[in-house]
Amino acid sequence: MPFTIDSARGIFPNTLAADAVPATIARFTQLSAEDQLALIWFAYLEMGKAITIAAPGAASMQFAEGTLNDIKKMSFQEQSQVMCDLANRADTPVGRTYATWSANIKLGFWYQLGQWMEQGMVAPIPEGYQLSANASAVLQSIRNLDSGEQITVLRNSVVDMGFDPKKLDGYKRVAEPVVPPTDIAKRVSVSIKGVSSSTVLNYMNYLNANDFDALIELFAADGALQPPFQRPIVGKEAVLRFFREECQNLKLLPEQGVSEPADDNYTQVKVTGKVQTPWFGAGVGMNMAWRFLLNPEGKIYFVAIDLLASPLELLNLAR
Ligand code: ECH
Ligand code: GLY
Ligand code: GLY
Repeated sequence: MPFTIDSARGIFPNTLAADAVPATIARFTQLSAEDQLALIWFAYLEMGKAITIAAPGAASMQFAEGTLNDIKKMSFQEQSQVMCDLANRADTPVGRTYATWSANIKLGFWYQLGQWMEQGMVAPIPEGYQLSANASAVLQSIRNLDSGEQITVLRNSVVDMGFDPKKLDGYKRVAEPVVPPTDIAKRVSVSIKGVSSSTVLNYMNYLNANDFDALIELFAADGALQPPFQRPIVGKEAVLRFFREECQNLKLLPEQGVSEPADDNYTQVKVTGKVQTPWFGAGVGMNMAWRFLLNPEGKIYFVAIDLLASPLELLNLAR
């Protein structure tokens, strides 16, 4: 039977993803806006003792600057209201602007607000704020996650805030400018124990070099990419846009893999290894798997990227 994107999603079914992440976010989303903000504040302060976050570059901050300056001028009460409205996904002017931003701009916006909260320029979480029992339980679950899972929970909860972009029609998406690809002379090549597919090796090398134009040519016209905890992004145009908007300056450190024939002369390849985000650099190594399905021409028909449930999963190459 020919593959569909839906059936491709099921390759290497033994791969154990970090389900604790969506489970924690589902519980977080049920909390009141006040609890959500306070919980993130406490989690962020605690995590900050173990891992350092890099300041966002000016190129990504320029887009949030206007909104940030408006917020800076408000009273503490108005500032708290804006933050609660974002957590509540309310339909407000700030909520609508926020909805147009790429993930990194949203993160940079909160990064700045956090700095201002620490400096007393933006409304703090009230002193002695008591989390509800449910919020305390969610915070405790976050403490029990590994650092890769923790930053994924933080990132995904920030990305989900603001007005629902699906309810904005005909809006213009706002993302950081695309950096030029790394000079050929400065590129380093990965090697993956057990995998010799040039498509897979090039995928890692092009992504590490921010060479998205070369990277997209590795995909079939109807190919798809499934980011962690998301639905597949289908078609070259949409996948290229995702690379340009969300995938700059990642560091992929694949370690090992397995390759085997699949139906209809397709090939399935599973690779495991680490990924670093520019926000935390080498401070956080996320345990990841890539599950590729290559068509008979060697193009990527499907690739799923999974955050793994534990470092033990790095060794799980069972088909
Ligand atoms: C304060 C209190 C009030 C409320 C809020 C606050 C601020 C919170 C802040 C949070 C900042 C969080 C950050 C998190 C960053 C996480 C980044 C992650 C990146 C993962 C990337 C991966 C990439 C995988 C991929 C690969 C591919 O092969 C294809 C592409 C792709 C405290 C004020 C809210 C400031 C900065 C988790 C896994 C490998 C799929 C992308
Ligand atoms: N500081 C990390 C980023 O802008 O992506
Ligand atoms: N998930 C991609 C990133 O923004 O780091």
